[in-house]
Amino acid sequence: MKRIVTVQDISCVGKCSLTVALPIISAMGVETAIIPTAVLSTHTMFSNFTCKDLTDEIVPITKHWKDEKLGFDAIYTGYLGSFEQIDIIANMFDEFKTDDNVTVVDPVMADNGKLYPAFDEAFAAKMATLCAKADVILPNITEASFMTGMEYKEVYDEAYVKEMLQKLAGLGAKIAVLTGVSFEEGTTGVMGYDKENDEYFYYSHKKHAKSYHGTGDVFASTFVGGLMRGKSWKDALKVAADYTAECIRITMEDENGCWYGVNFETAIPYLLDMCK
Ligand code: PXL
Repeated sequence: MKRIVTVQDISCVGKCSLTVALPIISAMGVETAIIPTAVLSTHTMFSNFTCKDLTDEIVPITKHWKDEKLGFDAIYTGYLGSFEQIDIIANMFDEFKTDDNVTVVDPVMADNGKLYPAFDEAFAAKMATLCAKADVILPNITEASFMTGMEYKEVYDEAYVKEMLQKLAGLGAKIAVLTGVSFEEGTTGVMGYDKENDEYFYYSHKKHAKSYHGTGDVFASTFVGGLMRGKSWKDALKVAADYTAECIRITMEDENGCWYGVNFETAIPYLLDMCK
């Protein structure tokens, strides 16, 4: 069985970060080790959330793993809370990277043209240094605009997206993927760029009328699970995009659905069907 480690916060209520990565990647048949970077009562879209930083735990945890000779087939990072955490994770990449494993960075920090409440532009520049060390990066267009210095646009053409992907790959990653890329009304998708083969890949599907928190984490987790199931990066993107869209569809249909996240649990059988 493949084993990955994912590094992100625990939002105790919120259907994001570790509370989606752990169940989704596990359901895909992949052992999922975790490093919780902080414990929050909820994600930061709620008001008055509590937060306990766990930065001090990270180095002792990884040191113990080194002593135990534990390794990982993938290292996947999501929401990180501070400059110090980014430095520590960059060192972790150096220690645990091998020729056979993959590092995936989802630089969670912004959406819809704006940084999340906890972050500023200096943090985005710091996150770009972690993206530089990763094999695969999965920003949305807002996050990419903060990391590349390109203007954020809501309406754009293929040339804009390709330039952004080139700039992202220029940071250092082998494969850069932009999420939430839409060239026509009613559809949305992902575009990836493989630097080594100078190859682009676009996959789109129906755009649902609503958007929900945590769907970026659902997408990134499924992508990592797909890679671990032996899918190519392109097929892993397709599965991740389709599952995320299905989660949104099911949540929209649920009249008791919550505002803060998607019903990813109900759609797990659909995900596993795609992994057969
Ligand atoms: O879904 C991304 C995410 C993860 N973790 C925390 C968040 C958010 C988005 O707002 O607040 C704590």
